Amino acid sequence: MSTIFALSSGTLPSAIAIFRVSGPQSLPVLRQLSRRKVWTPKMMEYTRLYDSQHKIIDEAMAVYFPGPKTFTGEDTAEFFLHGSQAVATKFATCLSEFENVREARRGEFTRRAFHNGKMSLSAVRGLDRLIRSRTEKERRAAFGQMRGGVRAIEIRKKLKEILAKLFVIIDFGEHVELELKEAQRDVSEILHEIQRMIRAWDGAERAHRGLNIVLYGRPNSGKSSILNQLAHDDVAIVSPIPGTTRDSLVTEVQINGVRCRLTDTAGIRHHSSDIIEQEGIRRAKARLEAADIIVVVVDPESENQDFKSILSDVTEMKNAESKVIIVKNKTDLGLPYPDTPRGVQVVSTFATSSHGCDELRKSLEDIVEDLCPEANFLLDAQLLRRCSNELTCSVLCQDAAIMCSHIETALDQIGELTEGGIVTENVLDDIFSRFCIGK
Ligand SMILES: Nc1nc2c(ncn2[C@@H]2O[C@H](COP(=O)(O)OP(=O)(O)OP(=O)(O)O)[C@@H](O)[C@H]2O)c(=O)[nH]1
Ligand SMILES: [Mg+2]
Repeated sequence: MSTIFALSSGTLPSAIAIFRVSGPQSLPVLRQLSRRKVWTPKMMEYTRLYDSQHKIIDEAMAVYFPGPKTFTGEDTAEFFLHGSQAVATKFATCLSEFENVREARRGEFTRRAFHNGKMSLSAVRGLDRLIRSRTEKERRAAFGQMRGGVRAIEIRKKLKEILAKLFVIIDFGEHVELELKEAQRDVSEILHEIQRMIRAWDGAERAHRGLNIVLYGRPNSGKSSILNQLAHDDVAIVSPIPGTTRDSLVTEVQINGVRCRLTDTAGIRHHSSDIIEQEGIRRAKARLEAADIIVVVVDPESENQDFKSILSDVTEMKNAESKVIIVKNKTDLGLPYPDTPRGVQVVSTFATSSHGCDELRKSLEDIVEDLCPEANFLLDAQLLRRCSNELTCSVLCQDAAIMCSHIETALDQIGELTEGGIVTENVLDDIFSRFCIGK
């Protein structure tokens, strides 16, 4: 097994450059570079580091961690050097000169941790998420995923207990019907939890990719004014001339710690002869397909018929899970609005004065929370879905033996979540290729 090394700290120059070394050569490398035999495990010490010509490389702090109680499960050494490019390059060259020591590939430290049973696949994925997290929500979701494995172990334990009870029912059951019902109730409880986890996973995926919020409505209704209010910036041109916004315009805002791409679109007019405007309208409609939240802006000057046709665009183009909110803008005019459909959330605004915009922001926050719920435990949804299908079948069946077989299959799925199951090298390559070098 080769020993690997990498610069594990960030871009240089920096205050400190941290090199991590992992593998059987870690201690010999440390001894050789420091010209010192004795290193107390886990004790950070000052040392000078020398190259093979006995010339000093740098003054540094270094520490040695014997395996297996390390991140990778192997012997590990860490070096804290001055964070200059020249020092780091020189040090990396010296490390490469050792036999069986080479630079680590992307995510190779974590890959070794996984292979040495230090981390479950779920935890690895969580770690990947954590490193790439940019918002508070993403950070929390990443921790949820790292903890997910623990929850899976608990679920597994509960299912095993139910299974054991069922075996007793099969062999010695007296009030079979009653006992079967009890087991079904216990499974249902677990099933609900798993379904909550699936929703949480979907939500975390959405939070991770960010949400699309699209403003849609007739020209002059106030879409750009609302976008500027939500972005707290003069991002879009606002004017009394209908058709001011001709192309879609995207700006990013954070709502409840989720990155949201807020898109202003060209005003929808159904009988336009201007080809640029027609293209703008086509693009606006296309934006509806990928929208997670559609904000339909309506003003009192809208004709009933036009508003209906805008709403039917939305119904036609939106995907099943996206949410719609209607904003009645220009409330200051004190005029009546076209009829709004029942069951759709409505907020009133006076966008040129920011009146009602806080309420709109609050409504968006609620929708974002609904789409990306907070998750303490995240687990791979695909496996959870399979597990949920099996448990659903088990709850529905009236035969204890068949129920057992469904629970056993569900347990196999959970096993994959807790122990990583059979994971192909290709899957691992894909996961670890996203990691940075040094992780
Ligand atoms: N009285 C009043 N005027 C508003 C309000 N919101 C926007 N306006 C005005 O309405 C006009 C159109 O506003 P925009 O935000 O450009 O409307 P839009 O929907 O983006 O229009 P297009 O880009 O043409 O599709 C501007 O003159 C705004 O100042 C409001 O709440 N009350
Ligand atoms: Mg506009």
